[in-house]
Amino acid sequence: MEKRTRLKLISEMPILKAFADNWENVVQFQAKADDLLICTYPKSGTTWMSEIVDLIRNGGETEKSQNKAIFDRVPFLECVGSTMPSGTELLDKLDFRRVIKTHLPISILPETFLEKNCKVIYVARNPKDVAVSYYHFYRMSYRHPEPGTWDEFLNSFMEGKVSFGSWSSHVKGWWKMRQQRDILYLFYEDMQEDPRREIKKVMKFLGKDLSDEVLEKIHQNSSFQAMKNNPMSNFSTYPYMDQSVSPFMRKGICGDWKNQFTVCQNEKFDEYYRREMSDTDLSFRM
Ligand code: PPS
Repeated sequence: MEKRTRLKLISEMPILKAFADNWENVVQFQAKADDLLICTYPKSGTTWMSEIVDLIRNGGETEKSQNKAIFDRVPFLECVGSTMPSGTELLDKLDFRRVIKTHLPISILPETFLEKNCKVIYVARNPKDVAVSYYHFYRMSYRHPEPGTWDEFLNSFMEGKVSFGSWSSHVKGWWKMRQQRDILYLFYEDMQEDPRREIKKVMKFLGKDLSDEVLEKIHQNSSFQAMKNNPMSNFSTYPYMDQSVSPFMRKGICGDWKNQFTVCQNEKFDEYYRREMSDTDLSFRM
């Protein structure tokens, strides 16, 4: 069983040690023009979007989504583990129309994706819910360092000292990039508010004109409950997680931060948010 280790730095960004040790393979990776990247800061709706894209690609049919784990259907570029193929190894075996998960900030995304002009779907989530979700993820995903107390973890989050670094640099970096590139920038909160509307945006971006009946199937099969019940989507077959500590499909709601933040933590976080977001027109619904 792999153990908790300290994070290591890649171009000043903290990341799991195993991922850092494998970084050269990510740098060497060759993208293809028909690759689609699903890019997020961790805990922002990556798995949800991966399921939606996979269902769209399969016309709403669940044969694939119920027979192959999400981390094999949508390989995680920078991921590596001792008991499973790495993201790049999985991707090298796929011929075309690959869907790729990554948490990399734009600043260190391998150039190959930009050279090939790959389409990108970026999903962002409000940072208070991200921080809460990430804390519980750190507790159960035991290759991460010990999260410490919630208060300690929240401070590390605000300091950008968690895996994949600063939340604000991530969301702002990709937000800026969307003007120059083929990037669909979506929000977790909008997906919660009107999932059909957001699925339609993804369909349009992928050039898919599917019937209302298929849309409904995609909506049903990508709901929180359907994904929580699907062993191929809920990470129950993934090593390196102890879901008895906290399930991967944990709550799937907006505003859970209200159950976790103290008044004092909330004030401090609001200050952090104002400071970090003062130089952008990007804003979040908490
Ligand atoms: S990861 O590990 O970074 O790839 O995690 P990620 O998939 O980005 O985020 C996990 C959170 O997304 C929630 N989730 C969903 N919410 C609503 N609907 C659906 N279908 C869905 N699927 C996953 C998941 O529960 C995590 O959020 P929290 O707040 O912890 O529940």
